[in-house]
Amino acid sequence: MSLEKVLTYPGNGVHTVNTAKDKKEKLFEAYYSTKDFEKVESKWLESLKNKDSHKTWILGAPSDCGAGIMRGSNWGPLAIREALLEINEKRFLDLGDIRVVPHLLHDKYLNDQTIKNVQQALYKGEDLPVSPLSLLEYVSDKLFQSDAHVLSLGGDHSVSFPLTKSWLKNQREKVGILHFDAHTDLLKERLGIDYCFGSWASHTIDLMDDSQAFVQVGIRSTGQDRNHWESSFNIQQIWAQEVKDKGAHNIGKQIREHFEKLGVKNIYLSFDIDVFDIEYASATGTPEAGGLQPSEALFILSEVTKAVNIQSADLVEVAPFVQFPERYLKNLEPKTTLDSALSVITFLMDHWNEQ
Ligand SMILES: [Mn+2]
Repeated sequence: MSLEKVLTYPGNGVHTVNTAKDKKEKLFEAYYSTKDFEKVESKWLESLKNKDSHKTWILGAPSDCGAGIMRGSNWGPLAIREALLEINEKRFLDLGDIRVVPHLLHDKYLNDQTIKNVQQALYKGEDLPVSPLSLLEYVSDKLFQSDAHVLSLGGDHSVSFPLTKSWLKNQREKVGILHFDAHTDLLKERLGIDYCFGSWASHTIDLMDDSQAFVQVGIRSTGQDRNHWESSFNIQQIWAQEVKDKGAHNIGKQIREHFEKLGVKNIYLSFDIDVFDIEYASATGTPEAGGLQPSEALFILSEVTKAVNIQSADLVEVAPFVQFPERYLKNLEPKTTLDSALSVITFLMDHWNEQ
């Protein structure tokens, strides 16, 4: 299988003709020293050939078809890359974006004729997946066979199901998943649709040998209490208020010891930007008050990684152009959200660089 058929060069996953052209061109200049689309494509293809000489990869998953409250996270990968350029963070190879048809979610929801039509549009008719979540699993099955660290940039949180499904499939030892979020994402389905931003976690837990190795942090916006979720799914939850009460260092230590007790040395990190308080993450689909500060998330991650390795990760739900009404926002700029995202990415790059 060749990756380049189902991927496209960085920034091109959101199909546009003129919209955000300047942003895309800025990225191409920085990555490939050219704005010419054909040259960009050939340089990107060239870079993929040497991907095994890099130990950290970034993958763009600019799909927000799985979202349901406020869309716009399809622009997350481009905005995050732009922000990474600004701080000169280059400790990765950018593999590009999955090819996103924005009207599709998963191939199982499509009829044969639609699949054929899109295969014609994307691959000259070749028999390959066409919907973002199906494509992402297909790509991930290849990427996670490597020891490289993969940081996937969403997109809405539905992308984490194919990512974690594929990651779990490729692990040989007992592993865990650490999930930062304001929300539990533990629905089985939403309005009759099983794969979406609010349900990925419940499907991923179904695939784990030991659901106790699934730990959620930062929960605060849910209709049920912690006991309901922990007993229904046999998982561990730490609510945002508990981080405030006990302190981030202590929570990090508690999570690390929990993984150690289970014999888990490698984890996957799924990071929803809305785990942060609305003051630090307003440009997202469902911002929530009462959340973590970036420093608190970093304290937790620092403690956890004293004995546990984050093998791969995703960062989702950054929606740079989303603006909630001013009374919720206190005039906060999207820049704050990107700064919060950068703090997590910089932590991961440091973590992976030390290994
Ligand atoms: Mn969330």
